[in-house]
Amino acid sequence: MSTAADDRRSGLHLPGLRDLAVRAAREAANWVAENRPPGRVDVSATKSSPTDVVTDFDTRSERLLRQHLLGARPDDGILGEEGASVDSRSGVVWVVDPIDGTVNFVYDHPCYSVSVAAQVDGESVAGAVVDIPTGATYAAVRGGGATLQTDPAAARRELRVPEPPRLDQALVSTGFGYDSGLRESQARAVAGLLGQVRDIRRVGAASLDLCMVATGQVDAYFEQGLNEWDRAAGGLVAAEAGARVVDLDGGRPSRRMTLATAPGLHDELVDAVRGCGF
Ligand code: LIP
Repeated sequence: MSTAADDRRSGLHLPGLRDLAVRAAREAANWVAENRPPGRVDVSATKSSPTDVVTDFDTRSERLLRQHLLGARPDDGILGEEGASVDSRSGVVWVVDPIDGTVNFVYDHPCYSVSVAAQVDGESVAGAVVDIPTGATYAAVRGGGATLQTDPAAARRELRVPEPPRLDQALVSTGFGYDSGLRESQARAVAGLLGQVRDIRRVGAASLDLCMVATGQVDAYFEQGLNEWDRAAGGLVAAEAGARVVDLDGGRPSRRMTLATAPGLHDELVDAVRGCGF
């Protein structure tokens, strides 16, 4: 497992990539927060299903991220939820979700973010998640830990997942896809899990769900059907805070499953989630 120092030898100064991710994410988050009208926001299009929506704010935020990141590092690549796709000449690819939790954003419901991660060979090495309504900034460097800044003037607080309770005392968050058939099977499985845990939370933004594992606001999170941009930065924040962030077989998180837990709760939750038919 390489550390931040090793990456420096390869010429990639990871704290520098983290700081760029923070600046770019904050710029986009501030623009969205300052320009969001009161009340509901109009939907400009739908994607994979009638409930998978996009707004002009998603596309503008992605354009800002692309300009900021590639303006600073022109040889890097970018992969964005709203279609940004540039090949990398440097080996670094920025994986961005310009507004994660778009349905929350449309309804003016709390919990939506800008998520920015730098990846090398498909693995996140640095990243930032900015909670748009609050300005709270989560950041991480591979091998260098994870931090939270409640606002840009505040000190960075080191994040460490707390010791988990047993499963029947665990607060677990999850999510549901945009496909109604998938949602029905997810709901059946969650119904089976509900009696085995303290309670379930549905936050609606995977990047913030993962950061809540890092801060201990939930004991675990799992979700099927996520894209890389949903978990690229939040997953690194959770992992660098000490969580296990894997799929059901213990490998890299995948569309099949993204699961993040404090290590002591991992096996119990995997058994329970498997037992519920996930
Ligand atoms: C969302 C995820 C969330 C999931 C939603 C959606 P989006 O991403 O962050 O966890 O439950 O279905 O995929 O579409 O708001 O970027």
